[in-house]
Amino acid sequence: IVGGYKTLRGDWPWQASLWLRSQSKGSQPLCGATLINSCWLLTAAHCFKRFGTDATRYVVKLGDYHTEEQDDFERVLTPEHVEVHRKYSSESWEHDVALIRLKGAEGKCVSFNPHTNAACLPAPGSKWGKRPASCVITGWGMSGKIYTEHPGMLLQAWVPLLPSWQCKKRYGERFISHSMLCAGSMTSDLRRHADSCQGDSGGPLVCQGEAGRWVLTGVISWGHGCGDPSYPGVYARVSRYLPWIEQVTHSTAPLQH
Ligand code: 4AZ
Repeated sequence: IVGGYKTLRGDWPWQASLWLRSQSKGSQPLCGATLINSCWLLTAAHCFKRFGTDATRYVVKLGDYHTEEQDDFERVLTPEHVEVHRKYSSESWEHDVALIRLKGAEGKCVSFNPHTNAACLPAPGSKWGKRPASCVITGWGMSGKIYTEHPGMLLQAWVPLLPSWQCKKRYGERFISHSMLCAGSMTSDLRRHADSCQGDSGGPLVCQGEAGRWVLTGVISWGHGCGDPSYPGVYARVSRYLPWIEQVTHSTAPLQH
């Protein structure tokens, strides 16, 4: 997260991280992810591009705050299954979504506590309307302008959603599909330009809906650089994937809560 702020422990209890399991060097951080119910996380498809979709190669951390320190509520779990969207394209970044199933009986993989909880999914057919909604991105990714700083603790940043046309004007019409959304202020204030960055991918963009609920609206996906006001961050539009999420997770209960 570039141009962001420190979070407090437990602020964003659905934030998870995906790591490559490694015996010799300790695990290696790969991506962010979001807990959407007791057994499933939503992340980006491109997180599995390098090391494949064999679930046993990865670990998922929940309730974490400081990546280098042992936190009281931190839990390390082994995924049982990785499902990458079958139409994901590494060339166009289209359908950059994947689901991770945790081990355990359906609905009983992890117990929730103040540091581990699921994010709400958008209600089917919900729209944010014409007004730009302000949303929050969180992650342990790069924080510096030249992408070298690792903050250690979870960072957050407010980012406004942008109309598609504004984003298409920057990246070109054909690069921004209906399944993507863009976020980030387009001011020329370079000092604190909030954006997601390398290492944040797969993590959440949440927007506060009615009744103050945080709704998982985007999955951090791609962008040209980080924190450049000319190039907003691009996110997978979660509302487009509700049928897919429902199908893969075999959830019969309503997914939003
Ligand atoms: C990345 O490399 C990445 N500024 C993620 C998000 C953005 C750029 C790059 C958006 O994972």
